[in-house]
Amino acid sequence: MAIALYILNGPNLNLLGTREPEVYGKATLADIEKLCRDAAKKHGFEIVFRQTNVEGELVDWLHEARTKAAGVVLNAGAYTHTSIAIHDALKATTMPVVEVHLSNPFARESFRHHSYISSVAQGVICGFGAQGYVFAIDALADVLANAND
Ligand code: CA2
Repeated sequence: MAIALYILNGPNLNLLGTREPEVYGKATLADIEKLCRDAAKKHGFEIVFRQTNVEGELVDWLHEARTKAAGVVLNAGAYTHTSIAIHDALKATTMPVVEVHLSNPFARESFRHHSYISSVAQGVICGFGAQGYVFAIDALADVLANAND
């Protein structure tokens, strides 16, 4: 069975491509899913790609990922800046997690400068638009390939 990566997306990311292209780019979430599927295929990974507007659902999916995923790419949207529940769920995982943002939150409003995820993620990729998801998958491939070094 192929190794699975979970690619989880939080609130409002279902609206990508409809508004604020100057901030988030023109790609829709379906475009990003396609990019991720192509990137994962190159590494021989399967992906589970999901989006929700519900905080608890992200928590449930992170619990599920503990036994089903080798790694996680997480764009928690605005929950990044508010969710202790997601922080705690990530703390209970052992697989590598890459936090991704389309925009660069540090170049935006100060309320976006703090992340509850960064301290419990392996790394963070932000500011590269949809391509950031591809970088995150490449990074997970590298981390997983070198896991036993
Ligand atoms: O840059 C990112 O990926 C964010 O995670 C996106 C979140 C934002 O709250 C974070 O600070 C940074 C917001 C996603 C909202 O997406 C929309 C897309 C189109 C139209 C409206 C919202």
